[in-house]
Amino acid sequence: MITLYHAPRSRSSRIIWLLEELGVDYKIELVDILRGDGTGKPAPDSYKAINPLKKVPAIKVYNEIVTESAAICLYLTDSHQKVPLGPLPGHNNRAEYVRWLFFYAAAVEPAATARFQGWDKDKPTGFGALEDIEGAISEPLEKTPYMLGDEFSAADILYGSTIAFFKGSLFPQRKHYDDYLARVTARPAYARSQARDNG
Ligand SMILES: N[C@@H](CCC(=O)N[C@@H](CS)C(=O)NCC(=O)O)C(=O)O
Repeated sequence: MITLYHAPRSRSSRIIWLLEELGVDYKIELVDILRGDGTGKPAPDSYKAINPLKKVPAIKVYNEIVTESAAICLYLTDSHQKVPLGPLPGHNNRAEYVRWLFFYAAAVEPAATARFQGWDKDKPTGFGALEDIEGAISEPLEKTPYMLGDEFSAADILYGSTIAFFKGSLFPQRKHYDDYLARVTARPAYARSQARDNG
């Protein structure tokens, strides 16, 4: 049984979507979080045993804990291949899959945070400019239905939720983003995840 540490309408909502896609048994443990708009309250210190940063999502599988959305996607898709949502080593698109997951954690998140906070006035080091990052994400979606081409994968859960959140603010409005979001959110697992989002 997988435990998902979750706060409604947060980055952990997409892990519910992934778990629903994979069709695995899981339970949700709700965690308080302090939200960007000042609402909510911090998780209790006891939650630091799960995530020392007190953030969601996190998962516990037996005695193993995984934090960070991209790492959770990789861990779950590598270990649940009955529904293949992430190519394994030696399979087509493995490199692209791993690259997009790490790109999210290493470039998208820090660049978006830097822009939100106004820290990226000088040339950003380490992760690159938000415009270049957005351009790199937009490119495959202009040509193919999903991030890895014709196959839906967990990368689409990560990027679909990110595009939905940033479109019209940090990311520009693009017709192919609208088409992509319509495609991925039409999936039954997405609807099920919405229904479970409050726990
Ligand atoms: N890099 C993390 C970010 C996680 C994160 O920032 N989660 C927010 C919710 S959307 C959170 O838990 N915030 C509470 C806090 O920062 O105290 C990931 O991708 O999983």
